[in-house]
This record gives sequence, C-alpha cells and structure tokens, in this order.
Amino acid sequence: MSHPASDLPRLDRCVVMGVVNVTPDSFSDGGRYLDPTVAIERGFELIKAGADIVDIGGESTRPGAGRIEPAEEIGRVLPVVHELAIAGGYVSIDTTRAEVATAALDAGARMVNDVSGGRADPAMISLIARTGVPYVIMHWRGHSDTMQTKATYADVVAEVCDELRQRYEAAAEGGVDPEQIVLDPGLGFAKLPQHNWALLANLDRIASLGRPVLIGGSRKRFLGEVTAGPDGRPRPEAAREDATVAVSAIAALSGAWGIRVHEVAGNLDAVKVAAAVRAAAASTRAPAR
Ligand code: PMM
Repeated sequence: MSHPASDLPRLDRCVVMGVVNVTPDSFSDGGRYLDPTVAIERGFELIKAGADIVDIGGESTRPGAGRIEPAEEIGRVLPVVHELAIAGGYVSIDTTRAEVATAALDAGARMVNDVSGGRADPAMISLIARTGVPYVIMHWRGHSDTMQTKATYADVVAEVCDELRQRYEAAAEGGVDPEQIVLDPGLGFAKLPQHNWALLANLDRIASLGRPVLIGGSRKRFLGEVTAGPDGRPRPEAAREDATVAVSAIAALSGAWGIRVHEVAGNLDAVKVAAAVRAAAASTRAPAR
C-alpha cells in the first residue's frame, strides 16, 4: 500500500501529543486501554481535549518490561489506529518495529515514534525513507529489561547530543528526509533523575542539533520523586499531573517542538502560556547597544 506523504505538523505553539498505551503494563496507563473500544474512546477524548497528535503504543517500555511478539503488538494497536485515522485524527505509532509501523501506516497512521531511533530494528530506517513520514528519533541505549543498567554518563547532555546526532546522521544516510526528523532526549530511558533534570535544563543544546525537539516527561518517576511528601515516598503516577504540566511549560518555553503527555487540558494551557511569553519576549527584546 502506498502512504500519502504527511508533513511534520508545525504550529505557532508547542505541539501536544496525547498518549494511548494499548498495553496491560505501561507505568502510567497500563491496563486501562487494553480493550480496543476503550482505547478508541480514549483517543477521541484526547482529540476533543485538543491533542494535535495521538500517539498509540502496543508494547510497554517501562523499566524492566519484557518484549511481546510483533503479531500481538499489531493486534493491540491496529483497531485503534484505524478508527482514529478514519475519523481524521493525526495518528502517530509508537513502536520500534518496522513490521508494526508498516501495519499502522497502512491503517492510516501518519507518523512513526521510534523510542530506539532505528537501533532496535534495522528495517525501520528504510521503511521511513520509503514512506517519507515524519519520524521521531529518541535517545535509547537498549531495551527496557536492561536499560537502567546503562544509565552511566560522564556528561549526560554531551553524550545524549552525540548519540542523537549519530542516529540522525544514520537515518539521513539511509535516505530519511532530514526535514521529517524530530529528536527526543528520552527522559527516563537509561536515565536517572539527575540525568533527566540536566537534559531539561539544557534543551537549547539538543535544539542546536538543528531539528525540532520532543519531550516526554509525563508522569515519569523523577516527577514523583521531586514532589514526594514528608515521608519521602514518590507520588503515585496519577498525582504527577501538576508536575507534568510544569515540565510542559518549561519545555515549551525552551522552544520544544512538542510534548508527549497522558492528559491534554492542563498541558495545552501550559504550552499556550509559554507561546504567549515567547511572543512577548520576541517583541519586547531590548535593542542591542
Ligand atoms: N516515553 C514513553 C514511551 N514512548 N516516546 C517518546 N518519543 N518519548 C518518550 O519520552 C516516551 C515515548 C514511556 O512512557 P509511557 O509508558 O507513559 O508511554
């Protein structure tokens, strides 16, 4: 099947990507949307709340998670991709497998979000080159079962930038249109909390690689830890929403292209506030002396 080339969405504010994980075990929404009817409903809810893109995943990437068979991953995501796409939704498929991405693109997905940035499946880059769809390259050091053993860095910002640049160059050499590539530092993937904070503090250095930047901090553990109560226990996932909105504001103010979030409303407000501040900054900057 041929895929109509879709251009990377560009807005005058940070793009909001809403997440539906059709999995039994994702850390935040695992098990809630395994039933396709419920997952489809959730996708429509996210769109109604203002999501610009709905990102659908069928394999959990939570630290320690094992892998599932490609057929099972396809079976989970396909009905959801199909229903949202025929209704006109802009659907992204969150997968590291070319086989799953192909099935999702055939069913109407318009973008591929590959947390491995082409490292998990050598067939992915040629698929993206052939179809010309927008492609998210995330910083990744290995599958979820072992990734936290790889969270060792002398200079996390420099190393993440270097490794992202290598993946970006490999994709471009493989025929992927550089204009369709988005880069993501992969918060929580082979990262300890201090690594996530350092990356958030240096988004300008990731942006200096020359491509739009996507940030996925939503409800991740480092947000539960920084908002822990007096007993020191990290907040549970559902109580990390305000911290997520704060990350969205920071990312958008730093010029991120997009944020990937589980709830849309508060995060959409945050990126609108950030856009207004950025516009005011651009129009009130003091003249150079
Ligand atoms: N995080 C998760 C899954 N997919 N994709 C991108 N591009 N960036 C991320 O940070 C990211 C991702 C894990 O979170 P989830 O289990 O809540 O989806």
